[in-house]
Amino acid sequence: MPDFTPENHSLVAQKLTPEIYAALKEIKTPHDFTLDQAINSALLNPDSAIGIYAGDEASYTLFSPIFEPIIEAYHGVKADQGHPSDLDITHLDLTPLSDTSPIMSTRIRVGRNLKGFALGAATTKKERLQIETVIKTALLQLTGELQGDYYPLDGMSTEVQQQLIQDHFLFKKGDRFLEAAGLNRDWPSGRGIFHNHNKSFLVWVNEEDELRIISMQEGGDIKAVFKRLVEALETLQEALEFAYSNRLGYIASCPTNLGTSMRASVHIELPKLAQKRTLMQEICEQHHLQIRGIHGEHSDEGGLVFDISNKRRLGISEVRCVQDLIDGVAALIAAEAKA
Ligand code: ADP
Ligand code: CIR
Repeated sequence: MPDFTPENHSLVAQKLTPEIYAALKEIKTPHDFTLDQAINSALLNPDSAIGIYAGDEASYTLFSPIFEPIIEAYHGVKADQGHPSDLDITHLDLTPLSDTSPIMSTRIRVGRNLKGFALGAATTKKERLQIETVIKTALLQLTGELQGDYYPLDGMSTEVQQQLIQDHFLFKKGDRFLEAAGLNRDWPSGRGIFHNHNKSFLVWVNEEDELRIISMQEGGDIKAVFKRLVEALETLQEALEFAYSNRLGYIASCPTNLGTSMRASVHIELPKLAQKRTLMQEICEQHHLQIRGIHGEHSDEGGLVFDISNKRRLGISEVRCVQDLIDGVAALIAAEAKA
């Protein structure tokens, strides 16, 4: 049984018992992934919130005694209750959000992985390159507003990379959480970014998930951002087969991204609530929202602008994920006006 330090409050440290560890420690998944690899991130990073990654779709079933309590704790639903989908934008209720002026930008992403391949934590260099080719081929078929080019990270200059990261378009090399999970292996081979000409539609290739499909633009037009994403998904689903299970929804490297795998976020300026963080946190919890810094996960939240996004993704539809954001952001804007 791994020795978690007392300050380790990750869901892994909370939910892993010696009995579960003993029952699972010898198991190898079809891609030779083990429990020790899955929980290495929690072990090496005591400040992990979750601390576990899957190496393939089978990890979720073979290691279910540890994944299921974590999935339930994070998403607030039983892992076996089934997963609904609703991508009909006419089902969104935008009326709570009458004033979108504090919203600086809106981004909605979904994670996807190809059926039949390992996930990033267990893939090989060769398989990652195959995955890149399959995805790139599908992306280069896109037409109209979604049409764009693919830019591999291997060979991209540091200056171009830094500018794209600074402008919120490109991912950084995985942090210590992803490093411990094996997701940085062979960096930057097989990784890259596709985007259309105005960077309102982007796809990250072989970051934490094989695809992160992203729609984003300045301002608070959440419906337009959602609409573009839905159009892209409909087209891409014709060319690519994504790993999906009726119970867990879209299969992702991190259990927080199961289900819709959707993170709908706004960058929003809340100068008064920035001084009232307890109130801000309470409103976010009521509406199932998460606060991040504006330079991505685990970045500093110290300023007056925050990244606010839906937290739950499993057991609720895509429309519900976006509605959580709309309702919660409306509540934050109302609280900011009163503060
Ligand atoms: P992910 O959304 O894939 O979980 P991160 O939290 O690391 O990953 O965010 C990735 C990038 O997307 C970061 O550069 C972040 O600043 C940017 N981003 C997220 N939400 C928005 C938004 N609403 N507007 C502009 N950029 C955003
Ligand atoms: C952690 O456990 O803290 C990291 N592996 C990230 C987990 C997913 N992110 C999140 O819920 N904010």
